Amino acid sequence: MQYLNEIKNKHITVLGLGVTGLGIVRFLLSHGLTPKVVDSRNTPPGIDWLTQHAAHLTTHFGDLDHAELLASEMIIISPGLSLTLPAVAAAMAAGVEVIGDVELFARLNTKPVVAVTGSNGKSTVVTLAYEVLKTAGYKVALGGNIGTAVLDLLNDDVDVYVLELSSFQLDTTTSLQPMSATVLNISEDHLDRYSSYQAYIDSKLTIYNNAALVVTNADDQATHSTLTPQLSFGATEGDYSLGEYNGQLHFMLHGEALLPVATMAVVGTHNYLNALAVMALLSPFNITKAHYQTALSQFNGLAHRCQLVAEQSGVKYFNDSKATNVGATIAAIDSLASSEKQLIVIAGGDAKGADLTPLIPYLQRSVKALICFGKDANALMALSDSSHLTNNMNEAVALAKQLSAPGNIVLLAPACASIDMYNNYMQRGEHFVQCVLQAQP
Ligand code: UMA
Ligand code: ADP
Repeated sequence: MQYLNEIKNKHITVLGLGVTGLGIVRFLLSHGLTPKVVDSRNTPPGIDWLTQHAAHLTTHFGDLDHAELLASEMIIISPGLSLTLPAVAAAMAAGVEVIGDVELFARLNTKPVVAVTGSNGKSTVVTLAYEVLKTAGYKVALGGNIGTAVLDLLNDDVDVYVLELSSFQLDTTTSLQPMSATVLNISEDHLDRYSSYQAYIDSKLTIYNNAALVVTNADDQATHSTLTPQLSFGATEGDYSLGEYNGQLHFMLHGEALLPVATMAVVGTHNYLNALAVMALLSPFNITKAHYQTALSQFNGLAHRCQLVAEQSGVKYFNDSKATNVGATIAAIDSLASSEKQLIVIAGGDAKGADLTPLIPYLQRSVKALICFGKDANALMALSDSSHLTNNMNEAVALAKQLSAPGNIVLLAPACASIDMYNNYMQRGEHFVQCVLQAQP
């Protein structure tokens, strides 16, 4: 932790007091550093913790223009805040160093890191990678965008860190040297924070900088890189791919069957691709087929990701509240679709400026009814001839029940963020389940 001595006497500002900010403050305090804490909200989420445990720290809560950021020598900024905010941009222009918590982590960490980004599947991939490494006997720490601030993970007793990294976190990280790194896939997301789709892609691709192994998605050109050494995964192309062996679909490496995909407890092509990505990412580690067999068969998927939550009168209800962008909703429709139009999709919320039209062919092919609500409901309504406008989740679920027949599937896959009506996607998913269970026919 030599680097901490170098910054010990600097005027450090922790900007943002949510999960990340609290992780930074806790870490700095535990090493004898006393930062100033700033948040643009009058009552940031971490305020109670701060009052109880670190009331001596200087704080500023409210308008950032009055936070005197220019007086700082280093700002450690949270991912929810854009570097283009005028007060932040002014500090950067004046020469103040602005980094994220992942950058500070990278400057201090000496252990291998497996780093994962992408528009969809990050949390699934990092959790599966964590489970596989644990099964193989490694001491693993899992964190980042999945929910635990990276500085809360730093510990001498860890063999390997598995980190989910959002583009926002990558934007403030330059020193990370992952053992392996991947951009799983790219589809439009967060266009309310980036000047263009290309700027979002470029942000994701920075995860490959300084990686000892670059893992790309053979099926997704936008994830490709010229950096080496490299491995790829894909449905048919790639070093790791899917293929028939003995009449069964298998995970393959260079055409050689590794394990049947049926080993995996969760289903859907997107999940098989997630497993291939894990295999490529973990290739530098000492992991056997038996370890994969155990971990893949025991991994039941994460809550709010295409989760079967109820079956009523022959209708199955799936909660995919984590489908917060178009790409994830397409993956959900694809994995649940059958030859007949048996799907009723509930979608809506804040589309974050994304182009929704890629959904059209999937809706046409597989969806019996599209039920919309929320901020961008009208944009969604325009995508299908079978769309219905409602005011909220209660109405949407009630209508889905009316429209459904035995054998149908009702799928909450919003293609949008939940922020217009809920605190987060978990709350939205729980509300969906509550509405499904309450309104028993
Ligand atoms: N905010 C303010 N003023 C501030 C600071 C934050 O208004 O001064 C707002 C932000 O604009 C944002 C919200 O508060 O709307 C949360 O921002 P934050 O940076 O405080 O967030 P944290 O609580 O630190 O959580 C962050 C990640 N959140 C974001 O990047 C928005 C969490 O990912 C992550 O789990 C956590 O750090 C630990 O690494 C969440 C997320 O939604 C799950 N991520 C986005 C996604 O997955 O699409 C990127
Ligand atoms: P992230 O952390 O990137 O948001 P999650 O694993 O939480 O990823 O999954 C988010 C959504 O994306 C869920 O709706 C899930 O069903 C879907 N999904 C998971 N893996 C993939 C994939 N490889 N391609 C497309 N969608 C996926």
